[in-house]
Amino acid sequence: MINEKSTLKTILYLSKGSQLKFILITVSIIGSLFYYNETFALDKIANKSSLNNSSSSLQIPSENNTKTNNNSKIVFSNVTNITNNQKDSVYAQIVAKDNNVYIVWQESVTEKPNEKNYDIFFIKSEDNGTTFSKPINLSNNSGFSEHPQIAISKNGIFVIWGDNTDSNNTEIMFTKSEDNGTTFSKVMNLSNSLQTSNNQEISAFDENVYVVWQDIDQNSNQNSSIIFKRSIDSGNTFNDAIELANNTNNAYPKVNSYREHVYVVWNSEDSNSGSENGENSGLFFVKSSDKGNNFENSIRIAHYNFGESQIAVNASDVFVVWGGLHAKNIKDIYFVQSDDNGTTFTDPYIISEKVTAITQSKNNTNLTDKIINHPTNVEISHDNPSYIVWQDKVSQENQDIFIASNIKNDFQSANIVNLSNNTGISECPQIAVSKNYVHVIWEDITPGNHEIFYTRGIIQQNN
Ligand SMILES: [Ca+2]
Ligand SMILES: [Ca+2]
Ligand SMILES: [Ca+2]
Repeated sequence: MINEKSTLKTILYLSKGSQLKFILITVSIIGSLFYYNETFALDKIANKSSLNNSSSSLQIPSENNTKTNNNSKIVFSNVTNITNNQKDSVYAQIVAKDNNVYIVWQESVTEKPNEKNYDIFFIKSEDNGTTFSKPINLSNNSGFSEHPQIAISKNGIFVIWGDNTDSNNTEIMFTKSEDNGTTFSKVMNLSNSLQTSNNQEISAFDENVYVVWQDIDQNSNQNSSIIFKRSIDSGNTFNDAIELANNTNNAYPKVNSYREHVYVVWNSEDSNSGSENGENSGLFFVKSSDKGNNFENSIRIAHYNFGESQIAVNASDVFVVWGGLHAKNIKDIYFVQSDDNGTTFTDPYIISEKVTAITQSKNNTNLTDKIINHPTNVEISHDNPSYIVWQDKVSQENQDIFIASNIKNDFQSANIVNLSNNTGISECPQIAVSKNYVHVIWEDITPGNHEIFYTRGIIQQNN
């Protein structure tokens, strides 16, 4: 999730703005009627929009017999258009806890193309994604509010985003809710620096909230630092910033946490060596075992074929997965795993080869072609089994959203399901799991403007 892509997308959108203006005005009336419904039922919208009539299912591998056991599967609902408006609705994020599902995204709020005002919107479901509340505008300001991130713990809901409203460079803004998303606190500027701050990520465990981002010095050849800030009082106050790394480019830092452990992972391209495999290149990882007060020395967990990563934590297990970047193609999805709180990691595994091999042996003609070719925006859920979602090219004009699951580091019995399966670019998937529900959202241009699409999988036991 990056600014360049966001800017390009905005420019593309704005260039179409004059043509869309008439449509925007007329449809905004309909859109506003829709917005002020208290809740909406997903099935009704799915039927009305007729986005995808065929539900799909994903077999879940079993820990005991991963090759033949089909004891459970996930059956996915029809795809639902969550935003369903004529505005540019992009970069959604989702989290789930108990019966609650929370979604944030970024959306254009102006009808004048040159104003470039986007705001951050929040909706919640209290019935496992069956119905959602009306959206709350969390930023509600005049500047470009972008790339929201959301984390939850038993102490609250925590949201950050990038914003240039009160600064001539982008800052990281923070707000929280302690009443299950009914109201949010006064917005706080976390970065407050002279650099452009972006690529923010957030994690929360109990009263501890951890935020990472990149500070980019525009006067120093795009040199960027990875900045970490923490709160140990549920986001009421934050400690001073810690610089975890410098001289990184395209770093896309990620953070996750469990009890007293905090984990950060990022990319580093060695721009000095002129080679992506230079001495300072790789996928780097650093951990703290005291809630982010001190960090150990960083370790390199991949030297080659690295890209934008995600990190998942399940007790002492730490799982890092990555695909490519928009500007850097990687043909496979890679992952490493630690079972000792990030002290040691396995060598990188490649997912696609195993999946391809097993599907060929089953003579499944639908899956014998290599599905994973240009994986980007790879995301992972926090459970065992783990679920991985990503976007991949199905043609020059079309990308779709795919999901696979595994047990530990064994993807041999995993299959891959195409969740979007439509004609337009489907991108930036996100996944959250709670109880027997697997919630997946992404951004989709198929309806003619960017919308946030949602599908819910229900884990079912077979006999
Ligand atoms: Ca839209
Ligand atoms: Ca705004
Ligand atoms: Ca598509």
